Amino acid sequence: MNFDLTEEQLAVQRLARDFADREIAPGARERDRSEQFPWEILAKMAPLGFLGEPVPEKYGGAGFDYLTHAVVTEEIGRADSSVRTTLSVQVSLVALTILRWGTEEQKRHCLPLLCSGQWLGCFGLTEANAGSDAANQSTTARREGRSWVINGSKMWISNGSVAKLALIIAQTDKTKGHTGLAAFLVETGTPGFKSRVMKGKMGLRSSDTAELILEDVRVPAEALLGQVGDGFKVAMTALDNGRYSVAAGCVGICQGSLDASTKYAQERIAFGRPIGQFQLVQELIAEMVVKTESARLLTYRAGHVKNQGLRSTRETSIAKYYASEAACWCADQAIQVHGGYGYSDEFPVERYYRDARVATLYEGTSQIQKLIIGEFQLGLRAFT
Ligand code: COS
Repeated sequence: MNFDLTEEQLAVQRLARDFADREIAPGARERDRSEQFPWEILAKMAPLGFLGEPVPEKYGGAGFDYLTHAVVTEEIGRADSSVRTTLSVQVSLVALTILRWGTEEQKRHCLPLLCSGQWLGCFGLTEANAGSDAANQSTTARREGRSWVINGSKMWISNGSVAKLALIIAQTDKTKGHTGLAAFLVETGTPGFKSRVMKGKMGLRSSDTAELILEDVRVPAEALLGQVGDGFKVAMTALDNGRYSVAAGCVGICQGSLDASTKYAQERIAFGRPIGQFQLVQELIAEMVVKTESARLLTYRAGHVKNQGLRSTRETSIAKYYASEAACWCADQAIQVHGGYGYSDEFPVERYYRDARVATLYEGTSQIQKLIIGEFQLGLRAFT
């Protein structure tokens, strides 16, 4: 593996960094306070190709490789994890899943709309009783002639109330377990499709989170993504990409925490000298450096595997587990470096702390990542 970014990757990194500093970071506190969805930012990101980074150009994407995808996602995540979450769902859970599983017609129809930002997408897997146990779907899909009729509800769906397209996982035959699941591309304007915004989140306050309710939602046979029975694998391959994007966003939180802490420790005077001179503060900064760089390297390694077109479940779970835990740690200790000021939104670190916390939960908890890693290592399954 080559650790150097190419000239092209560096140019995209500069573009993303500049965009994040100029267009995203300045309004992040206010959007967080007012829980305002970042529509204007998304509109500006689309022409830069950020809404379709690794999607091939023939489908309206930017045609970036996976390392470039991580580099961009890190910069967005450093500025505002709410924007990054919206982006991760759009690109990694929805667009890349259609790219992997869609028919040529589905790709030609959906991908340009998603990459241009005309459509936002959401990913409907999680239910009230199907979180870690993702195969345990209560949402059903029943075949009626040339149509499918979908009934059920989904919880904690990012982009759920703003999406025009929902990728819905549903059970077609309860006796078959995960082999009865199927995935559907459902336009959210379809009669019977409703969403309800979920409020009161600890973080990611300017991202959209909703409950989806599907009551006799009738979609044509062409809405099926993959074959009947592929639904679980569709979801798992989506998560292999989604978790990668979360990992990259968490590297951004680590870097943001480190940048803010470095500046503060150089400027804040206590006992007549900058607090960065104190060894206990240096220890915190040094730990942040090590965790940030380790998280980045693990993420790049997963990207390297993806660039070769190989299954990256193991490497992605390692990166997502490590980077999300590192982001929580770095944001927490960044508050410590800032002292009382870190507890106020005058500085970004308290937002980093609240936003980082969900990353060890969504797209598979840290415990699920460890069980995936453990199974690869031991050849023994923790699940029946
Ligand atoms: N890519 C491709 N195929 C995959 C896969 C992946 N990443 N993971 C599993 N599969 C396949 C398996 O190969 C197996 O295929 P066969 O039926 O052909 O043998 C099938 O899917 C079932 O896999 P497995 O038996 O391992 O599934 P489990 O029910 O044991 O579930 C866990 C495994 C728990 C790891 C999975 O349910 C999971 O990731 N849960 C967390 C879900 C989650 O992240 N939820 C949050 C969503 S927020 S959007």
